Amino acid sequence: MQSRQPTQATQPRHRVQPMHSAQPRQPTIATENQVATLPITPALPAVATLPITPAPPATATLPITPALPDTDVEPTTPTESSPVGAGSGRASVLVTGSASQQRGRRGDPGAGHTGLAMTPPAEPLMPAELGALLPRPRREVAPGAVHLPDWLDGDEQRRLVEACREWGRPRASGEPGMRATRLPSGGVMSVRTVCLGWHWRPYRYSRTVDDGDGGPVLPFPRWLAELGRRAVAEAYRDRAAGAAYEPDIALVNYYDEQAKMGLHQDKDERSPDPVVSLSLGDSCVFRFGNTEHRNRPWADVELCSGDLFVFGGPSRLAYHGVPRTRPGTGDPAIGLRAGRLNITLRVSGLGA
Ligand code: MD3
Ligand code: FE
Repeated sequence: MQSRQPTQATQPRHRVQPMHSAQPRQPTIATENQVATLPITPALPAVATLPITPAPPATATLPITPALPDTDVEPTTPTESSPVGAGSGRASVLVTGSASQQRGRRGDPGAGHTGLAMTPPAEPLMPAELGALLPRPRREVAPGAVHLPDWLDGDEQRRLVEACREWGRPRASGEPGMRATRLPSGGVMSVRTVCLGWHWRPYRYSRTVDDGDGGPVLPFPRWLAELGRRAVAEAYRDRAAGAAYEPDIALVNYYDEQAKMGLHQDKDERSPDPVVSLSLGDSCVFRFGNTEHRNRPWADVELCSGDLFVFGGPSRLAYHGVPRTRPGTGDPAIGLRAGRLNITLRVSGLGA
């Protein structure tokens, strides 16, 4: 995998490079090997749900995070101090690439030559308040990068959160379980991680927790590989691709309110097979860049609890990161009181 960030947020798993200058570094307080206790909700409240989906099930369902509209938002340049969509940006894709690209997506190809690039669009944008009423469609953000919003139902989310809690639990050896990874640069990632199958440590994989208790990495469960196959098959609408997918690494990341991950590439895996990403809890802004460098163009995509994202083909080596989460947006009913969990499935290509 890659280059993720230290304290400030980011640090590539592969190569530690400075973050994009547009992103101010805000040191997070994370101590090496700090134990991250997941804020698990004690009991699952029986919450009545908004009948957002066409046919609400008879039983009380999990109130899935309100859907995000497909609408594009003003082509504002996102910055940390003034994040696009903070509070109002409910569009799945907030900003894409260059201004010209944004104009193109608005179907207003002429605007670029008038010097009025930033003028409001002719058609009014969907009022942000209505955004939550609209479904978020599946979307191929870039070739091979497919976003399937609300892919996991409430029960699946609950079960995954429970599994993450078990994986992230401190162990008898003193191994803290989910913890902040220390980078060779001396930085410490603000995200807390626990690995299954192969242990990742910047910037390589091992079957033992070399930067921890030295014990064996947690096993990669069969059911998780099966979930990965379903994910790939559905994202690519390709049964064969799904059936052939054999992930043997899972990285489970926990983001507290301050945590973020800077732009990086995931290249510690030897296999070119796709990465499957599942999000739980608080929403986040996921930044999907290009394969060349960590500058623009990039697309900011809102990832919500239950969303699936598959990154394969030409997108496998794209720079990506999580500039921020949206604290308080998660539904406690899935068993996570605060923060965001992300599970990525990968194929190591390292052999048995
Ligand atoms: C695009 N995690 O663990 S998931 C990571 O939300 C990581 O915790 C982020 O980046 C998270 O390495 C983003 C989405 C993701 C994961 C792997 C990718 C996108 C990717 C690999 C290649 C391209
Ligand atoms: Fe990554």
